[in-house]
Amino acid sequence: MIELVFATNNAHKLAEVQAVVGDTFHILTLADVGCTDDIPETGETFEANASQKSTYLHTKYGYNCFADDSGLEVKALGNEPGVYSARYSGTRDMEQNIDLLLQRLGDNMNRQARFRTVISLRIGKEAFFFDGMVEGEIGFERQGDGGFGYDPLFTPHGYHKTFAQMTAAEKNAISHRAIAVAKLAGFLRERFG
Ligand code: ITT
Repeated sequence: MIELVFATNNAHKLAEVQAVVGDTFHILTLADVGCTDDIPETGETFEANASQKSTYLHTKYGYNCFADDSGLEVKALGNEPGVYSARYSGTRDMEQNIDLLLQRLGDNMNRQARFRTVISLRIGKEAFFFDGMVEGEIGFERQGDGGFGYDPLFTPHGYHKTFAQMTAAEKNAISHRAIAVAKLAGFLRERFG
């Protein structure tokens, strides 16, 4: 079975991806390969950041690997926080990031938003991208305590609960990350299966 290192320090992402890939490939973590580097992430698009993370790991250590860059785009905020989702308030504190988002949206009735993920895969000399998106609405307050990040604010279209009120399996059936990972897994099955 093909082994790939997932270039992330986010344990929630790792758990979500592990749940979706099944036995298509074996995921090694940064801890498994002894990488404790603070991998740079300075791009202005999800593609650029995902590529920067996977290229860093591939160039420095030679691993076949993939990285996910993801975030929330809120229409009324000109698609903020986007690539700044993890540090919107200037810190990684999600309570502060969520407070800032709610404050900036105020009582704006346009609550349209979407989560996006771009995965960058590096195998040998080749590079590939896979993306996923889910559309929904931002609530006026937090609801639920599952998931991570902005999940307590985000209700996907067609549902009456936030990602944070869903089970992991429910979120994984429809999330931006699950969509991108399913494309990655399909590609790997075709190529190496
Ligand atoms: P790595 O770079 O180490 O993978 P990170 O948390 O810094 O981990 P990103 O740079 O991709 O990841 O930032 C994405 C942020 O967007 C993340 O920290 C969350 O705040 C938010 N986000 C991404 N996917 C999400 C999801 O499924 N649910 C809720 N929030 C999410």
